[in-house]
Amino acid sequence: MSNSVPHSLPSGLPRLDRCAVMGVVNVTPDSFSDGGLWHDPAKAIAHGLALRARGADLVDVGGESTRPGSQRVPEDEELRRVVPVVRELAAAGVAVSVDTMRASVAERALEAGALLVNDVSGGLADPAMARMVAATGAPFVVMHWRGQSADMDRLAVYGDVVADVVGELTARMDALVAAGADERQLILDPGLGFAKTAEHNWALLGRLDALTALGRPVLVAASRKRFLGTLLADPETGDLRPARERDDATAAVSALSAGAGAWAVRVHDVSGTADAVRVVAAWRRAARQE
Ligand code: PMM
Repeated sequence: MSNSVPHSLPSGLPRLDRCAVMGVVNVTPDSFSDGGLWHDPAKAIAHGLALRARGADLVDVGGESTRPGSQRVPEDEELRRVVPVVRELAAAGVAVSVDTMRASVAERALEAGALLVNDVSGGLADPAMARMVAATGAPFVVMHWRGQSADMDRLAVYGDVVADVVGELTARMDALVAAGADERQLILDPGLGFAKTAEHNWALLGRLDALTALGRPVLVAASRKRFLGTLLADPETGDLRPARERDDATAAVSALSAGAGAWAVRVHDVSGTADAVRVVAAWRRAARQE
């Protein structure tokens, strides 16, 4: 188990002595693993509260599916989906992050009480995002991203995926700082499944140290993703393990990510991961006392 590289957590986020658990609330009709379940705002709010009760330290609210091939949602529709859910959860004392590629949605969500902006495009999709990050000083997740979901499969071409992702994330951090952001606002994410094959995802997980070495907190979001379905495919038929039967594997990835120094893991099923990150923390404490 590696020692985590020290990093300063952006201000305003919950401070924990273990890897944080970020629960997912997709207020969408079409996300790959839970699409449609929480599309109604009242259901999404209830789900966010339930995730917190099960052990989520943060709840990530998104109104736009990013699954491969999906189309963009209009801005007004995204605002309509996201803002009321963020407002209610924040008012109930939940630490909320907003999953959006739009500066306008991020800004409105921050006004409604969100603590963190989670942009799967790392600020690339909306030229106004970097200015918004600089102006608000909000914590900002910079995910590795190469293009919109509609054409990300053809962008999954790398020389050395770990070196390329580290290089491209470093370039994003530099661009955000050049736009006025403080590096201490930034959190990094390898962007599993975004313009990446299963082999690319495993290579990045196996070398998480290359990301933590950049000195910023690292978020890992493997939950229910296709590469886990491929790993656990039916040996007879070759059928992928269905998305909602990937939670045990997700908890295993959470434990290993926490052990490798991840700041947080983003998951749909919070219970297994909440236990897993506590096991890792106890294990580490014991290892330090030897
Ligand atoms: N993946 C999805 C959505 N948001 N945010 C971050 N930071 N990292 C990710 O890998 C990520 C994300 C897609 O998964 P979902 O449809 O289950 O939310």
